[in-house]
Amino acid sequence: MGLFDKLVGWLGLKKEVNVLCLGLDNSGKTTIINKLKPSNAQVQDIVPTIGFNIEKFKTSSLSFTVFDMSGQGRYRNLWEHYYKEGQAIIFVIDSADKLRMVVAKEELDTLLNHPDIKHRRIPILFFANKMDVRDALSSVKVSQLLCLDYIKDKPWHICATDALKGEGLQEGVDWLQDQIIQSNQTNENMRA
Ligand code: G3D
Repeated sequence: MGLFDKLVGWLGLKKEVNVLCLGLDNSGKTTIINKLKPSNAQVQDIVPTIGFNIEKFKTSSLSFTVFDMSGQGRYRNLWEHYYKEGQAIIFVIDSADKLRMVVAKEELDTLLNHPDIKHRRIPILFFANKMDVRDALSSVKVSQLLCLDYIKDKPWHICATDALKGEGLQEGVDWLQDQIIQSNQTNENMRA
């Protein structure tokens, strides 16, 4: 049973929630998503283009779009197309890859400044992954290097994770769940 099964069951979501799972290649997105995948998930669409891979799968009410943001700037306009429909973001960082922390920060900054993201209160869950690796940076250090404290207009949260063992994922999912519920309630109140 995937960690998100609870979310689907509990919310009884009327509308589909689109979760974008982003990060550099090798950060652990696929491993994490495989742990989160609801058991009835259907892989809807895998497009293995040279240099660009996007995976999209969905259940009755949750849809995940997963892609690498690294080394493929020329495909940027393809993946940016998905920003508009994203209602929550999971951003995965390899805490042991100190050399590419600066690249991860650049990609995060570009994401935060994108017109389809910039002015929206979209929740962002950061997974500081591979915490089991010796010399991996702590989530506090990752947070500092990515300057997360500067994000003032969006709810965000960071968790240290070991995706291989599944450690830390539940805490993040619980937080994201609360955020999605809150934003659904706000939207319903605005419509009422
Ligand atoms: P990606 O989808 O972001 O490209 P993957 O990343 O999920 O394919 O993971 C890349 C590699 O990192 C994989 O190893 C995977 O097993 C490993 N990995 C993912 N999460 C963790 C973690 O928390 N700790 C450790 N130690 N390794 C992790 P391989 O060897 O298959 O390339």
